Amino acid sequence: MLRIYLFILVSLPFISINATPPNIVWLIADDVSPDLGCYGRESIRTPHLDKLAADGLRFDRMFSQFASCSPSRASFFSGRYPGSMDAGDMKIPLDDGVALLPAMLRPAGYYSFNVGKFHIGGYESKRPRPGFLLHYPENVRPQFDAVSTVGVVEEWEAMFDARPKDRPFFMAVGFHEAHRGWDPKAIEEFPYSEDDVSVPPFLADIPEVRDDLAKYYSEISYMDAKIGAILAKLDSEGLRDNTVVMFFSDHGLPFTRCKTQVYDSGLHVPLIARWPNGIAPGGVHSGLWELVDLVPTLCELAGAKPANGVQGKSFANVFKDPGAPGKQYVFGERNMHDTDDHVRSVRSEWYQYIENAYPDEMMANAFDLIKSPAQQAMRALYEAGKLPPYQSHAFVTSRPAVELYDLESDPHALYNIADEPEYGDVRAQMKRELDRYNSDLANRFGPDRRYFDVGDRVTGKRIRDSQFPTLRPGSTGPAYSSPDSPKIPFPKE
Ligand SMILES: [Ca+2]
Repeated sequence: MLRIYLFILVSLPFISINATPPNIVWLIADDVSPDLGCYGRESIRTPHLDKLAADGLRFDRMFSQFASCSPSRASFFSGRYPGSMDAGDMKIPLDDGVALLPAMLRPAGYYSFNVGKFHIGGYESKRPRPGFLLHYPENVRPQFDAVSTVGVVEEWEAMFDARPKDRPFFMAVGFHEAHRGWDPKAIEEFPYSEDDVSVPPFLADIPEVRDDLAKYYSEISYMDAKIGAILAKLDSEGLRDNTVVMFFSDHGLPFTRCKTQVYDSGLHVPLIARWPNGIAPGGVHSGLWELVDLVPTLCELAGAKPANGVQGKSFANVFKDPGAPGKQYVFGERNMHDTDDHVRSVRSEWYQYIENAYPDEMMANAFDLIKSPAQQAMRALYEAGKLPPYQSHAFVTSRPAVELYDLESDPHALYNIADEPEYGDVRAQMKRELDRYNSDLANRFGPDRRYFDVGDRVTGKRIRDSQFPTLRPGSTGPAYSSPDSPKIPFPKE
């Protein structure tokens, strides 16, 4: 009898998984690494996210597919790797026929809406600034039941209240924090001093970098406060128990060698999942997973069928068993974002292997980083010969074609060991995995697809009139020059 009683008690939290489909809330940060109090960054004040983690499950090894807004979002909304779609480049519209999570949830009865930043493909030059975050390609808008009209997160409450109350819902909230163009209100309301900052070793420990990092911290705390209001509303409407709340970021922090790059500083992201009906509180999971895995996971919880072509793997079992293993390998890419590149990465628990297709060119960066006070100050040091090699990766004029890092002894990936003979077997094994990725999972375009840079890699100054990428002569691949260009139909699965 005792055994039966214990069985019922242990099973109770999971009984409702298939009974009533859970609501789903995505809280999506912009350019935020796992720099939260609950990830051990105690000087960063994030009380609401810390509470969310205490009430749910913290993932310690979650990775984005691409450290840029549009391709990362196209990937985690579709469950496909960026290199499998033309939307694997910044500002390229989603291919026809690619389904996003809302289209997959609809047959299961879900009502889906997006509020705040979206930014999959396309580019609207409208001002004010939120306009460019709002472009919904024509094949995307109908997949949602409602979308933002002005692109600010503050719309969430009106859209939430307007949802039909008799259906499960999927609400995606795209925060602007902590994308550069930092909000003065964030810095005023949540100030940090340079003493609060810890500088990672790939950045120079100088006042300009500390000041920039302090503002990044302010943006994170500002977002945390907004998240507190959303969580309070779920509580007040009695929705807490059967709503899967997931907080994550599209990619890592907007600093040199982080955003737009494939290192952990660019691709390692936080993920916190809370669902009282299906997740025990206070758990930590240390397996490797990727944001491309979110779509199949949520389809499983919702009783929905993933669309043809979904490439991620469900980690729903981790909710019941945080000690379950993760993936053996995770993958990363860097394609077009202001400047053109073709970088592919595979990471295991302890190693990262990277192939740079254009080793004769300096690291490609995004304009917001190039123009940032931190990067400008570091460039000045580099030009004065005062920056050590392990902080100079963004400034040297050529790169190795192959990089290999031992992340156990070198967690910040500062020392390339690709040519060290004792790592020959590791290098060969990692290359096999990356070749498999390139041939089976991200085979839409190769290094012979070349775009013109839109601006200068050193100054960030615009050098081409078009805001849309244009192919270089002799290049092969999709040839977009504006959102009005005909889209390339997606291959049938
Ligand atoms: Ca972003």
